[in-house]
Amino acid sequence: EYDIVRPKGKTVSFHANPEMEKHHFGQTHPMKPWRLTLTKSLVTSYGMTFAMDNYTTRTATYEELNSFHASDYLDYLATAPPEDQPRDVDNPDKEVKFNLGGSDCPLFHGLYDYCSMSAGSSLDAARKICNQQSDIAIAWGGGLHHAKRSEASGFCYINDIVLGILQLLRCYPRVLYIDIDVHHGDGVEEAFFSTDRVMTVSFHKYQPEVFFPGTGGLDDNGPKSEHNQGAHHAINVPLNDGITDEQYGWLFESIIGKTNESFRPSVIALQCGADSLAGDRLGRFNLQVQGHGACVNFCKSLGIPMVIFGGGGYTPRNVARAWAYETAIAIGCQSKIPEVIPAHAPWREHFIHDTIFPTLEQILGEPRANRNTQKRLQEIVMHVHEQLRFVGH
Ligand code: ZLV
Ligand code: CA
Ligand code: ZN
Repeated sequence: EYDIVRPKGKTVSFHANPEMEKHHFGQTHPMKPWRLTLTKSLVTSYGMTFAMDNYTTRTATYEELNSFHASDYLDYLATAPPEDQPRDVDNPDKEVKFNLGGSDCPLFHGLYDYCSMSAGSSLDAARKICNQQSDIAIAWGGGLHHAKRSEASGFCYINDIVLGILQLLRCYPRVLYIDIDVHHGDGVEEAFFSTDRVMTVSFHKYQPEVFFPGTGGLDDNGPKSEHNQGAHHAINVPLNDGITDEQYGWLFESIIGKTNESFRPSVIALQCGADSLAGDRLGRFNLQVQGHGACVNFCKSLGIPMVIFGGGGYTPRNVARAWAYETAIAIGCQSKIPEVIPAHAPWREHFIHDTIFPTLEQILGEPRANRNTQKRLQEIVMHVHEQLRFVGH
């Protein structure tokens, strides 16, 4: 009814598992899997499902998870009993294994299934790109960029992005990983630290000791030894509170445009963490849905196959707005999306003022003081451009 049609010659696929959304990290935990339900509901209400291939994803197998994660970690993840209380409140002395069971990464009921579903959707998306059945494959349930080989970290247990990129590397020579979550994409950077086949670029709030995870400084560009193939293949864009759409868009296009020219990726893996939006419960930036989406649009304009992952995002109505808008960008129907939330949309009451994309007068969140000077942003771009002189394919 909104006249949304399949894009000519381009196939977009949407990979989700509604079972994933039923899991809970605990009442006070900021990660709310039901934000995926809210996203799917908006996407469906706007009629976008008709313009995509929709897949209910399977759970990833143990062997698939094992292609990155250690067996002893996976075994513990699969068998550790769920805890009803956050450990550091009631039970401060109990041993924490693999960083599981703390308050960031609680052991909740159905955890292993939740992780396998997230990984399954990202793997399915990567496979659709590999066998060229999709040009853009979307997995909003993935994007859990902090998980390490043998350790949970920052609400992430299984690094579905690393699994997805490993799959892409079977079919494509070079993968460009881009991360617009407000946090540093440390787990993905670390996993591909020593290879020149994956270039990682993370934009994030950087304030060591204060803001999680504290890594990702401007000078952290991969191994320091020139003999290591991974040298120069990590780019970090450390930012301060309050960055705006205009500044972020300029940075993103300068950095990703130049990276694309030097590295010449065969495929893009884009993590779209929505905690970089204004008004996010954990975030610090002033990005609007339009500015966040402009990054997706710029990547799409490069004309390279792309896997899009979710990630952080702790104000569910804004996460759903951004990811529905970005689904529209992938399809190419963003101009046909009316601002008003469809009357028949379930969950409509979650969206204040009934509009999906707040206009200039009506923006997401209280604006924060912008602590990013133009001079500093120019220095960052200069540093990255110099870095890229060492990268060529
Ligand atoms: O969005 O946490 O700061 C991808 C992602 O990038 C910390 N964690 C750790 C390090 C020591 N701490 C404190 C432990 C806090 C435990 C509970 C919260 C509970 C309520 C509200 C906020 C938090 C919280 N935790 C805020 N920031 C943290 C970070 C982890 C951030 C992960 C971001 C994940 C999905
Ligand atoms: Ca990031
Ligand atoms: Zn985040």
